[in-house]
Amino acid sequence: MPGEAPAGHGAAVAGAATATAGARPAAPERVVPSPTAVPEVPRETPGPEGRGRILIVDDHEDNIEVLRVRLESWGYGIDACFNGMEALAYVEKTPPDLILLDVMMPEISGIEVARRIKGNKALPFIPIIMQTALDSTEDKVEGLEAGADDYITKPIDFAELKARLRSMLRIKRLQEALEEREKELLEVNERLRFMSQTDGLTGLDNRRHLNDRIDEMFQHAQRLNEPFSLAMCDLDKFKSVNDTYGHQAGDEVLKQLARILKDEAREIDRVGRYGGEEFMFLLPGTVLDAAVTFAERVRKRIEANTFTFDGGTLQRTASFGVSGWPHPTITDSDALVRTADDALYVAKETGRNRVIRYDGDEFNEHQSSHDGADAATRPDFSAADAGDPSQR
Ligand code: GH3
Ligand code: MG
Ligand code: MG
Repeated sequence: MPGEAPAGHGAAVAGAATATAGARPAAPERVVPSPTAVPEVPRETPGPEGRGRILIVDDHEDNIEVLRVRLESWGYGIDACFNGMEALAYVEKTPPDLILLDVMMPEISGIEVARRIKGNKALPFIPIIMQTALDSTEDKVEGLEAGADDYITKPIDFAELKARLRSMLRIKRLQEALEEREKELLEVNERLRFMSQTDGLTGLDNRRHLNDRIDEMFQHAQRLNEPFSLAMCDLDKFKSVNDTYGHQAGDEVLKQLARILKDEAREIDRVGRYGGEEFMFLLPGTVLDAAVTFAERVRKRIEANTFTFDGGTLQRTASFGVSGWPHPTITDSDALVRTADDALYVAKETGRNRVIRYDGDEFNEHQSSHDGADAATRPDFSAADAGDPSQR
């Protein structure tokens, strides 16, 4: 049986004529031509579709040999398989540029081979030209339905075969160019998406992305009835860094601060730059108490950190406002941001380098003692005008 061809033969093998005919007793009786029996054909240069590797699948060695000599003379590289199973294994290992596939083969027919190759999504597009008998319309229809791209009738007219090979290889090249373009587009898209969500200076989520995430995470928390906290962090007296050491030193401090914040956040948290020197943590599954403890830890780490820049070092502190859901007055993500911002404001007002919890004792004391008196003069820590660093 052809399927019992010796192991290693499946590699298949150019030089089909060298295969062991004795191992294939079921093959019809025929004369195996010696290499000299196939007339030499003058070499040609390949067409504009270029050279390609063509796999000939045929259970008749002499057919393979005739085709091989002709196709090689047209500039193609040739491999050959003697049966369907061998062809399937071979194509999976080394996908050719085109397959010239005999329909009538023992065990599995060419039609089945075409069906399996076209059904294998891991393979690239490989044009298949079926070789069918002149009178077998049924084979042609079935072959095309199985996924073959074209057919050629036996006995093969070489001028026609040449034209069909060229046209199929041209389609293959066009397909490859399309896939390449598609890949490039996907990459560009991915880069654009990343850029639109990322703050250029720190590499953290930008404000737009944070806003999207807050909405999403807030809704998720409500759906699952899980706590969700938000912490705002604003560097204290940061303007003086720029004023004293220059804007570049300021940038360097922001970058180093971002690394600290990222390092402190858990995998499931999000940390982003909300505006100029104002950062935000989104802490899913975290109750307000735990968020306050977390913010306190980050505050201490910033306080203990020495920021370095070209020409010096400096220390800085940061203030935090923390808010969390569930809370009776917090019914949407905007309220969560606003209340954290209110708490941050109180942290600034009450001396900086502190963590203030929304609706906590200190927060409420401060609110009642001021009782809206400073609402008109209150600075905006939501950094609305500092959202895009390129605008400054
Ligand atoms: P406070 O303790 O009240 O927060 O005081 P502050 O000086 O930190 O706050 P203020 O809002 O007065 O100043 C913020 C400064 O942050 C001013 C602005 O130039 C600076 N800043 C914002 N974004 C950047 C940036 O990307 N790079 C640098 N170097 N500075 C920035
Ligand atoms: Mg500040
Ligand atoms: Mg600020």
